[in-house]
Amino acid sequence: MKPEEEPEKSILVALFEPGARDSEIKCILDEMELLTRSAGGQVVASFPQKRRPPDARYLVGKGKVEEIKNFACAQGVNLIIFYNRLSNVQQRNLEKFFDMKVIDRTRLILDVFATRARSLEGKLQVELAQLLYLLPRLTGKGVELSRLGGGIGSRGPGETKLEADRRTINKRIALIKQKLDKVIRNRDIQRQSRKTNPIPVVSLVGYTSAGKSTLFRALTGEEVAVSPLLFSTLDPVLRRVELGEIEEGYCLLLSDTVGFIRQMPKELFQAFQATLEEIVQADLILHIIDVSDPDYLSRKEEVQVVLDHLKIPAEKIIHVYNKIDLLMQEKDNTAAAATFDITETGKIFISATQKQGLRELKKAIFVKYFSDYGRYRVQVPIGLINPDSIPHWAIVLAKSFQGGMLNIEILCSQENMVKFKEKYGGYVACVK
Ligand SMILES: Nc1nc2c(ncn2[C@@H]2O[C@H](COP(=O)(O)OP(=O)(O)OP(=O)(O)O)[C@@H](O)[C@H]2O)c(=O)[nH]1
Ligand SMILES: [Mg+2]
Repeated sequence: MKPEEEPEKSILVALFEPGARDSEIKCILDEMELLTRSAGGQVVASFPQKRRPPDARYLVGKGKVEEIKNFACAQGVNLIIFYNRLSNVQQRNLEKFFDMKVIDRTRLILDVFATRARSLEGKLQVELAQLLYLLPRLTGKGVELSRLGGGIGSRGPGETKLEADRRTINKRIALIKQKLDKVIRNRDIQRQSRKTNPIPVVSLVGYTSAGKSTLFRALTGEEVAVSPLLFSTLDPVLRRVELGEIEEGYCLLLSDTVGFIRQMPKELFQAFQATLEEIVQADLILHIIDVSDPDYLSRKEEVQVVLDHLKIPAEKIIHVYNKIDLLMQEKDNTAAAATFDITETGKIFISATQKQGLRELKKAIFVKYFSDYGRYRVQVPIGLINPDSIPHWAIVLAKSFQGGMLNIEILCSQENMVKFKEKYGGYVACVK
């Protein structure tokens, strides 16, 4: 949405099981409101309902939809957003009943993604997710989209216009998949060359708004986008971080990427393979958790579900508890505060905005990844070894040629040193 546009006046509707807790309902509605704002909308009222079973025609009861319609007409609302997934029939019935645009949470999330995509790859992935979502929902030729007009729920990524014709969609899906396959293949090649690189790739992973990009800024100095709105990061970025304050010469490559949300739409998982692959291939994962959020435990669990789904082994993950500055401010009234002892050993507590705890975090990464690394000085006759091949298996700190000898100081894993010694044993001196 362009800044000069008025936020779209919206109503939230959500159906819950009769046993749903009020605190859970509040968390969900708060998050829906933030999602709506992130898409450029404004929530004027929420209408939660506890009911079982869901109404086949309208999801919520007939009385509820009438109440909502009266309210919407009186308040000049032009968009109804449902938390729950709507069936095709419900979607059509609701649009007919309200005579206004009706979208569900998935469509709202896809819309936020559409406004955030910048890179070609990001745009392709978002468009693919939107098309995968639309396809099963098309009954006639472009019927649903023709009702939508502009605004939330019908924005394509960037300049791309969403097409609503089934045949066009199928052709476009095939074309995008082809293009993305190419991206994935190219990435694989890049990754292969990184794989033969002793510098680890560390990926920031977490619930949206946990503070991943803020931490990325604090560690790399790179001015990536940071915002209280959701999904501010879409395209992955990779930058080098020095670990010199822990041990001279060590470093890593830090990657910031898209955040997750509870019940992540399956279309996003299908479409974001290229981005998710970056996480799968990382050497270490920093799972960033916002401890100021009263719901942090279930959010942590949601992210863990994704990590399990991606088959990330537990030993690759470091849990990083962020925003402790807020915890201290609200010590007496935050539910989360009671469950935290930030002096607890084995847990990493940080404040990305205050740059607190960053040294401990670097130390934890160092211990986890570099514990079997050593510092070596090697002197080999020139010609015996190709100096350009060394950075594939060791971090080269210094290199010089003297009296027919190549002198290098390197950091390398025990495993690689064993291999090296097998070949050039007589020429190695361990420094540390
Ligand atoms: N008080 C406080 N706020 C923080 C801290 N870290 C991040 N924030 C705020 O949290 C909000 C979200 O931060 P981001 O860094 O954009 O979060 P993210 O995890 O990258 O979010 P997405 O890219 O949307 O998934 C911003 O308003 C930040 O200023 C922190 O340590 N303390
Ligand atoms: Mg971010």
